[in-house]
Amino acid sequence: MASTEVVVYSPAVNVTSVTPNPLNSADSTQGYLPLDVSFEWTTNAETAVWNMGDSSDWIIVNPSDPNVAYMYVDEGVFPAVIMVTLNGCPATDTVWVSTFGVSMVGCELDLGSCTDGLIPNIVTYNGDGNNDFFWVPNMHMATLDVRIFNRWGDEVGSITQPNKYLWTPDYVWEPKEVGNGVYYYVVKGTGKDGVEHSKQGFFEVVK
Ligand SMILES: [Ca+2]
Repeated sequence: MASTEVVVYSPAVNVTSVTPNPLNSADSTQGYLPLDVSFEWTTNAETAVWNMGDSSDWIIVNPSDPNVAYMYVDEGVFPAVIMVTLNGCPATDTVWVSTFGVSMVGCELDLGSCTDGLIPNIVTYNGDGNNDFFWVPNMHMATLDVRIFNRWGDEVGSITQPNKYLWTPDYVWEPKEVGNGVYYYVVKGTGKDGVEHSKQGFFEVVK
């Protein structure tokens, strides 16, 4: 008596290509923001979804049209996971995506949010909430060192850490101990992208 052979196929999925900058044969990729990433894969599955690891929604894709592109806009390290199913059984593959911001000190003219990134040229130290401190807007910096001098070349203040997040005044200098006048600043720092920055200029203190 002939038996009926039942063949159960297991699901399989393999990400075969990732662009740009694939590392370790499509296990990971990295680049500067905003980062467009394309994934290609092979699978025998019936359904496929992607989770790009950055808190965006799941992306439903067609297993027979095995490629998808996605733009990362946040900085970090994200596990991009494809999950497939065949006969109700799942399989996954993961690509690690690392994104970096371009470092910046002070405003660049072609930047959309330029007014947020201007280094102040006046400090009105009167507690009214407007221009009450000096700071150097910066983003994606690993180190930042700001030295402030009076007109005789004496150092009167410093800021020694970069912003925690983009254009926010996390570290500032208040001209408590100095009088009205013109002050000189020198900025040096290294970006997380390895770029060295240096800038200098003047600002006025009015109390
Ligand atoms: Ca003020």
